[in-house]
Amino acid sequence: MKPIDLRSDTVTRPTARMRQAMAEAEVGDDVFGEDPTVGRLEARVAELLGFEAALFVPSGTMGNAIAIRVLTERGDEVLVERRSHVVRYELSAMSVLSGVMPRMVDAPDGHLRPEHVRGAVAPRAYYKSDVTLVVLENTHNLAGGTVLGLAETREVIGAAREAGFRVHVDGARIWNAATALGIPASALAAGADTAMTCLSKGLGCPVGSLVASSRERIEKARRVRKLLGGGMRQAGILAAAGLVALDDAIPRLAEDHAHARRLAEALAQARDVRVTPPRTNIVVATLDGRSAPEVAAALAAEGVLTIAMDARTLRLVTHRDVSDEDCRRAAEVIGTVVG
Ligand code: TLP
Repeated sequence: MKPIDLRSDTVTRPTARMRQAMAEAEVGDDVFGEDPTVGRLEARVAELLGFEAALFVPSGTMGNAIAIRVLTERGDEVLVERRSHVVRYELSAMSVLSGVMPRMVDAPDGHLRPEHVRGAVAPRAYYKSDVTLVVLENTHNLAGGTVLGLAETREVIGAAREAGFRVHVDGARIWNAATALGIPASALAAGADTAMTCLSKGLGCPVGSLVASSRERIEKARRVRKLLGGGMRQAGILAAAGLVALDDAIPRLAEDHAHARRLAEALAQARDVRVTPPRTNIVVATLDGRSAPEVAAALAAEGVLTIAMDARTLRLVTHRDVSDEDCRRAAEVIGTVVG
């Protein structure tokens, strides 16, 4: 039987509609700015996120790296939550590529609050490094797909503005956050300097992320993309899938969220497992006194693929290629293997 792949929402295969759009895409050399499909995707995402312009990049990691590079100077500090993706899963890119240092704070739900921002404000002195940028992550991956609400987003961005800090939103899954809140994604990026979003997570595209910002900053971002080797040629082939995803995939994300709740309910019934009911498509379960890699291996043996994020943390992510029936079967396997 085909395994039920809950390791990530990055494992989806392109839909028939995506493949058709890719085959028929009008393309040109995007390093010369001549790919009309890329242009259309960039304009569409800029509008959806509420910015003047956007830039198509190969990955979320590169999108975050470009934004941080554009918004900081070497020697600056960047205020981030300790478990954020830019800290845990991007190979210290901000230090390697931008020469900046993360200033990490803890937030139980992964989301920075105004008090974290105010705590980073200090009198300037020539011998001290300063925080100049705040990175928010919405939804927050490692905290369990948690959502920062609209009022809280406004408050924390407002506090950053007051402090004179710039703001980048890692919105790899901003569409999931917007769906959970029933608001447009642009509301969750309003007031930020840059936002990154991914097409290759919940939206199911094979490749692609975008950085959105002002026109001026996107021109700088274009240079940094080239510097990092991310200038792509007939990238309209990929952008075409993105345009389909924006139409087809966003309206169905609520289904993934319902599936995640069902999996969390199954996990919650198992002994020695702590799980917070998910609001989006990520379920993070803490196993008390049991090894997450061992539990993941036992589930895999029964055809349910999950990821052990560390010794005690198991992550399950729902996506378009996980059906109602898959979800029912996965819950059953969890009941027997973990329960
Ligand atoms: N996240 C991946 C892994 O790297 C953990 C996943 O399976 O969830 N920001 C956030 C919040 C992300 O979750 C990810 C990918 C990225 C950035 C990076 O995107 P890619 O993988 O396209 O470089």
